[in-house]
Amino acid sequence: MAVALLAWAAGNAAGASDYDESILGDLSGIPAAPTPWSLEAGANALIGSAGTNAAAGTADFDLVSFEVPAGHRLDSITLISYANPDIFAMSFTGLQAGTPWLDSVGFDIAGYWLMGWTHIQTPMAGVDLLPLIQQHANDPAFAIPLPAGVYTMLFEDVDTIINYAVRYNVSAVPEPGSMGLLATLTTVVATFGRRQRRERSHSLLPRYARSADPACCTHRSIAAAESSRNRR
Ligand SMILES: [Ca+2]
Repeated sequence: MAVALLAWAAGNAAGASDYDESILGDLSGIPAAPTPWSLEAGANALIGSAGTNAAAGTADFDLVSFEVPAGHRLDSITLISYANPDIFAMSFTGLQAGTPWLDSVGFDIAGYWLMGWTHIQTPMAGVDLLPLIQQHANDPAFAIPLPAGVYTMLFEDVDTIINYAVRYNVSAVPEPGSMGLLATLTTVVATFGRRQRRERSHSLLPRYARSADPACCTHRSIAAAESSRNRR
């Protein structure tokens, strides 16, 4: 846990929506009742410990049902840190739509209800887990970002105790109206820019090349017109 906390503190300030097991309590390990967690716009950190203590004969499965609020989307799930006594070992995490957790835990996971899954291991700090979970998706594969809604995630290790910290990155979905306004503004700016460039280019041409009057298309006629204007 100390490694995870240090890594998290080094790169980020704690947010109101963060879930830290050392502060808020151990996540549920009961499939029928995962721990609910409401995400907010921005970075939401989940800091926990899970796994198996063979000597004590205990196992800690972490099941969290997180909600992406309406009008928002989940852009990524970044692994901040992962600590395993065996640096070559890896742990399992699975993602499911909705709650409760419909699958089992431990060695009994069937996988039919999963959106997808991935392993996590020590060298993966900083990696976005969503595309990796998508690589092991059940059909039809889900799209990234994930839309608003409730999802449940399981973190487990069947060999040892692990510490992990994950960041859920949430952003507001642009309003269709604002998208249309942005497109209109972009078109207006582009049109104005083209007109300005055309006029600037036009002003650099010789006067006789700019005139539509045939009488004005020789040096002599220009000189005559300027001479007449000077006399006035
Ligand atoms: Ca736990």
